[in-house]
Amino acid sequence: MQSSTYAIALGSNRRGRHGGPVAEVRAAIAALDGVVATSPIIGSAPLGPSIRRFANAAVLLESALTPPQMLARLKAIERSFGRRRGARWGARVIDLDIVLWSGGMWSTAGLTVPHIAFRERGFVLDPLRTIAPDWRDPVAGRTVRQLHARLNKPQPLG
Ligand code: PH2
Ligand code: MG
Ligand code: MG
Repeated sequence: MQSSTYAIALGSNRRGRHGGPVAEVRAAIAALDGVVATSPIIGSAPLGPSIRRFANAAVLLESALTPPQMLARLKAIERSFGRRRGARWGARVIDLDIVLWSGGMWSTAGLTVPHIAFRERGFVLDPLRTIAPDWRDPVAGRTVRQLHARLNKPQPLG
């Protein structure tokens, strides 16, 4: 496949062999091939049942992999970092999610791109906005900058 760009979200809220969550996110960025932009690593309050705070970041990758191939690669890195299959949204050493792909939309069993929930997640949009503010979500038709602004302002109901 022709080279395409991926926006990948990274998250950790558990120590691993590299150290604490920030070290795990750094190590995961280093493990990824084709990184062309890296956001700052931010701290974020856990969304969901986990108690520990997260370190989150986003990167842009240039890659010739298809989305399913990219997903397999991300899962292999997660496994190599010691991530175990466990309770949904449990504490994790590293989580690597495909958020956006320059090819647009992809939907097969087990993989939906854009990521179904990224528009509502500050811990994804905050870092992503620093590296890809003008990337337009092909589903909502809004840029990352616009999605971020919407998330951070009260929505009128009527
Ligand atoms: N990831 C989750 C669930 N909750 N909360 C924060 N702050 N950061 C995350 O990366 C995160 C989360 C599931 O992937
Ligand atoms: Mg996730
Ligand atoms: Mg994930």
